[in-house]
Amino acid sequence: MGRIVDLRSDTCTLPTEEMLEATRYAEFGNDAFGEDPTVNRLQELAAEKLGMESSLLVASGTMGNLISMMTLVKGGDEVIVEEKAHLYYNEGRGISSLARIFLRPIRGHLGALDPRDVQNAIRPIVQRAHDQPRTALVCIENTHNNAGGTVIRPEQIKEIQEVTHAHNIKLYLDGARIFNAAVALGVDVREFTRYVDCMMFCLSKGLSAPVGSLVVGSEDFIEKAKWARQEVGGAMRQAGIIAASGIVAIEKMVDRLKDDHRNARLLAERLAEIEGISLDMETVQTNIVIFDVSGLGTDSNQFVFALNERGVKSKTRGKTAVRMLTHRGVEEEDIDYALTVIEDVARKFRKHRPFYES
Ligand code: TLP
Repeated sequence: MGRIVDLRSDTCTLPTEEMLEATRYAEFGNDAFGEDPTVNRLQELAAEKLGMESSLLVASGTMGNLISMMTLVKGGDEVIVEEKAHLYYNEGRGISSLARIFLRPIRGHLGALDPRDVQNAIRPIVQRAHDQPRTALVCIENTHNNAGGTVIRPEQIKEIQEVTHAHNIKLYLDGARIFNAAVALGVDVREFTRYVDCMMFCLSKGLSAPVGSLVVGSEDFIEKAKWARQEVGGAMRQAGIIAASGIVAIEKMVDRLKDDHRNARLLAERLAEIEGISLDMETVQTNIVIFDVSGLGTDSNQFVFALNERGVKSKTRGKTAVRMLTHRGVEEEDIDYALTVIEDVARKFRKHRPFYES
């Protein structure tokens, strides 16, 4: 088999040797009874790193977001969310059917909600009629996946918090890649989390752990979230087997995210030079690169298929955009190789572009 460069997702990272070693020697117990020492250690570590009281290990980011919605929002109530947020765009089906929540999408800029739009979207209490849902929560995502891995800066979060606070509404963060945001700005992750009430982050993305996400917030919120986790069948037993890698992920894998960011920039800069590809460099802030291929006279499906045939794996984003992600296991020379393939495939598409388009 020829060379493969897998740029589909940072969820493709494999566990490090140190993670496997830590797993081998970890202590285990029944986590559903709160008795797995490794899980308990991970949960304490995560809460401390993010500057919150408590945290809870769950199987995935999707489960973390779902459990949080079930805990924070009463069925039928409304949640304000950016229109391309993973929580809406990719998880909306599960959240609406299982948590029976009404998601209200609002267009942001580079993934960030405008506080004035949030203010306008919150339904006024005085005029609330019984035919309207109640605004219960505002959700933000950082980094913002579908906007291209963009960073929502701490001061932007603060402005949104001022609005939610004034309306006595909680602010929730889908921080699947919050450590990427912190590394990109060179600040402590608490600079972001201090403005939100509760959140979720993933161990299984750039941090390279094989499984797991953490829901983080106040002790009261986490106690309630345990009920929701139980309801969706998410209580685990000797979960130290995954928590051991999670501890290594938090302690050792954060700094290396800068390598992913550097490689993404390298990839984006050269992609932007290819005739027929359009890419907004303003969106390239972390490890995600999204670009449009319609100028090549093709669609994203055909383009991704052609690259895949040559061992370069990527994903479509809608009809004309393609997404590539850098992560551990994709080195600078892999990016170089991928670019050679992409340039060649782009040339072929340009050559076969129908005459009426040229
Ligand atoms: N993102 C994944 C999946 O879409 C496959 C990816 O490759 O980008 N929030 C955000 C912002 C996410 O990007 C993701 C996953 C999730 C939540 C859900 O996490 P998981 O995959 O652990 O359920």
